[in-house]
Amino acid sequence: MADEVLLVEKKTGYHVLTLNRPDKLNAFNDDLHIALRAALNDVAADEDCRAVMITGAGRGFCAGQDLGERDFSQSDETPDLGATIEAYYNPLVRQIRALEVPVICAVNGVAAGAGANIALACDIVLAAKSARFIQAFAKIGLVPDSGGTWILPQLIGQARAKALALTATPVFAEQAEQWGMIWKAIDDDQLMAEAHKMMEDFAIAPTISLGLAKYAIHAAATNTYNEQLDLERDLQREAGSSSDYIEGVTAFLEKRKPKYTGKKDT
Ligand code: T3D
Repeated sequence: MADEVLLVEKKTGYHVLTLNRPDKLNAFNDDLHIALRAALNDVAADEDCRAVMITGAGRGFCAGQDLGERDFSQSDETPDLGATIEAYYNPLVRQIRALEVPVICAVNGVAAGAGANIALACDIVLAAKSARFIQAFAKIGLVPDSGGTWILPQLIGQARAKALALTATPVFAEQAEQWGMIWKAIDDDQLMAEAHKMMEDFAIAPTISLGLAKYAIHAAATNTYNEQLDLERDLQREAGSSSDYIEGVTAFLEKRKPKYTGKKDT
């Protein structure tokens, strides 16, 4: 287990994916990219998986690209970073956003470079109070990637996004919460318990409607108001024809807890 770059735990109704290169603050090398892609594909294919948590082993969440793999003392060649973005980082954040189940990021420690923006690509970000988010790119002559230049201004506005991108100032979890960059800052010793509680709730939720809600919120970034209203109508039609909706209303009227299947009706 110790030498696996990604730990995968399959719980009842959800998967937990732990980035596991703690000596490097879980920085990404090719092996970690490949393992995470496969694990997320597995989440999408597993009918019984109704949410996924991404977290990190050790004291960091993720320090972005493993800079040891960009060691210029070992090579005269300038790497084509566009190629690694195309091959790995862009597919990863696209894959996270496209998943039809909630993706929860439990940021257990520092999230830097692509590590910060991968966290922000997740649907709900919980962070330990000691965790910090750093757009570290400016410190090494790079540009924020993994969707950072898109998601940051959406979440915290251009003024803050530009200052973070241009100065690489660390943002601690409580500040990130106050700015609306993340959902919640949590005492360090409570982070994982609270994250698992959230996962257990998602494991018995009306999963299809959550996926549709997520899709609608993403679509709002490019839709007009009228287009969005039309989309909501169509998605509500779809949600309203599900057995989970019937169960939700029936349980409410019968004053009992609903039992959702979270499955598409056949
Ligand atoms: O290249 C491409 O394909 C393009 C894509 C780029 C995407 C990117 O993510 S670019 C940005 C890359 N990341 C960074 O620039 C962050 C580099 N790391 C840091 O600035 C700091 O480590 C942190 C601010 C994240 C944490 O600082 P601190 O003081 O808490 O920890 P530390 O002592 O710096 O790091 C602990 C160990 O992790 C250390 O190893 P050692 O000395 O104990 O053997 C350090 O070298 C290692 N480490 C941290 N970040 C990386 C790393 N090793 C390789 N790559 C890293 N990114």
